[in-house]
Amino acid sequence: MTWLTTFKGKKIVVLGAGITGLSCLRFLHKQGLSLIVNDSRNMPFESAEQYDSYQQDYPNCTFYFGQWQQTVISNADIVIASPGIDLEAEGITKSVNEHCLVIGDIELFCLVNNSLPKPIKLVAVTGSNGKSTVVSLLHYLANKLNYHCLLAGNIGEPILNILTAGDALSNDNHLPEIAIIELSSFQLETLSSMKAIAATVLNISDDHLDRHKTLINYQAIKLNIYNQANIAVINRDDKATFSLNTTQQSVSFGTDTPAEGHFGLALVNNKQTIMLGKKHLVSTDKLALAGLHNSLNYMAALALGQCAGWSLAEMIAHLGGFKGLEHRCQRIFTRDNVTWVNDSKATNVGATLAAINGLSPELRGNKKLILIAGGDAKGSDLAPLTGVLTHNVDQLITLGKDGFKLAQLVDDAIEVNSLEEAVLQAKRIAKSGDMVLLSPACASLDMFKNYQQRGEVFIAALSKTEAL
Ligand code: UMA
Ligand code: ADP
Repeated sequence: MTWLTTFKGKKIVVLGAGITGLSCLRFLHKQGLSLIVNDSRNMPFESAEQYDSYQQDYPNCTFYFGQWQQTVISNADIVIASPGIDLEAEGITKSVNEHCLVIGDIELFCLVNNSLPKPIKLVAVTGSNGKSTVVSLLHYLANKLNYHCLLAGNIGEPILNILTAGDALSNDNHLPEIAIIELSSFQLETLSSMKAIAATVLNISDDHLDRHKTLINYQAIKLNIYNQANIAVINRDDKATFSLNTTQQSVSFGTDTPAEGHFGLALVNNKQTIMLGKKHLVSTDKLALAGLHNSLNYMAALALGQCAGWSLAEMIAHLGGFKGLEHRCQRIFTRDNVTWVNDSKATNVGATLAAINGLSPELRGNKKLILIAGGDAKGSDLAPLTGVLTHNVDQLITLGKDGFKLAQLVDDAIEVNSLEEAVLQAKRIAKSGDMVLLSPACASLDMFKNYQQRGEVFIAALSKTEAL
C-alpha cells in the first residue's frame, strides 16, 4: 500500500500557514488531494494579495484563520502540524479523534520516500547545538564529492519541497541521491517512519523546556532520530546522546583518543589532530572553525559522511575549505586591538558555554572578556553559566526579558535596555587586547525578529559606534 492510498479521500488538516504548512499545501495539492489549512493567527500571510493568490491557485484548499477550528480538527482523519505549534498546550492533542493520524511534514516526507522504488538516502542530524554547522559542512562536502545532495529541515528549507520540485515524483532521475536533514526536537516529536542511513544526536543540553517540560522528555524526543537508522553516530563526551538500542550499529566521536573505527583527538607533534582509531586524519590548526566544540562538529560530519559511504580521504581534502556560518562565533573585526565576536545564534546555555570555553584560551595575561547576553531563556535554568561568568567573563552586560536572571548570577553586571546600549557600554569598557562577545544564551524573539536580525543589529551598532 503506498502512502497515497492512506491519504486519498481522507479529511486532511494542515495546522500552521508558515513555510512548513505551505510546503504541505503545495505537495498535497500536486498529488490531487483536498485539504484544510488552519492557522490560529489572524493573518499568517504577508499581505492580502498573497492570500488571494493562494486561494486562486489552490481551489481544493479551505483556509481558516484567527483561531483553531475545534470541529474541523476533531473531524480530521489526518492532522499535519507545523513544528512551531505546541500540540499539547494548544489543546490539539485533546481535540483530535482517537483514529486521527497526527504527523509533521518530515513524517509525511518519510512515508512518501519509503514507498519510492529508489528512496532518497537520508542523513539526519539533531542536537541542542551545532546542527546547522554540521549539516552545512556535510552539504558542502557532498557537493565537493559530486553527490546530488540536498539540504533540508530545520535549517530553513521545508523537506517536502524536494518532492514538489518539477516532476520529481514522476521522474526518479530528478530526485537527489542524498538528503541531509536537520531536525529540531519539535520535528522529532511527530516523526516515527524515518529510515536514515546514518543519524546523530550531537549533544544534549537544556533547550526548549518551555515546551518539553523536562530534560529527560527533551532527550527522549531527540533520541527518536535513531529509530530505524542503519548507524547511530554518538558523542562519547555526552552519554545523553547514546542510542538506547544497545544492539544498534554505532560509530562514536569524542575529544579523547579513539578506539579502532571511532573518531577522536590526539596530540601529534604537539598539534591537536583528528584521528580515526590510530590513523591521523588532519590537525585542527588546518581547519577554519576554532574551539573544541567545532572539532566535535568536524568529527561528527566525517563520521556521518563515512557511514554514507563517502571517501574519507576526499572529505579530509576538502574539510579546510568550509568557512562556517554567519552569527556563530564569527569575528566581526578587530579595531583599536579590541576583537568583536558575533555569536547571536547562541540561543541556549550550552552554546554560550561552548563559545566562552572556546574563546577564553585566546585571552592571555590580563586581557578581558566582555560578554553581552540575555533575551528569552525559554524556561531554561541559566545557573550552569555561573562558573564561566565568574571565572572567564570580566564584565557581563545583560539585556532582554530574562537579562535580569543572568545579572543575578554575578556581582557587577550592567543591565541595559537595548543592544545598541550594550555595544556602547562594551566600547566604553574595552581596552586594547580585550574581546567583546555577543553570545546571548537566550532566544532573540523578545526583542528581535530572529537571531539573524539580532546579529545584524549588533554589527550595525558597532559600525555606528566606530563613527562616533
Ligand atoms: N502558528 C499558529 N499557532 C501557533 C504557532 C504557530 O497558528 O500557536 C502558525 C503561525 O501563525 C505561522 C505558522 O504556524 O503561520 C508557523 O509555523 P512554524 O512556527 O512551525 O514555522 P515555519 O514557518 O513552518 O518554520 C518551521 C520551523 N519553525 C519552528 O520550528 C518554530 C523552522 O525552524 C524551520 O526552518 C522550518 O519549519 C522548515 O523546516 C526555525 C526555528 O526557530 C528556524 N526552529 C527552532 C530552533 O532552531 O530552535 C526549533
Ligand atoms: P544549531 O543549528 O543546533 O542551533 P549552530 O551550528 O547554528 O547549531 O550553532 C548554534 C550555536 O551553538 C552557535 O552559538 C555555535 O557557536 C554553538 N555551537 C556550535 N556547535 C556546537 C557544539 N558542538 N557544542 C556546543 N555549541 C556549539
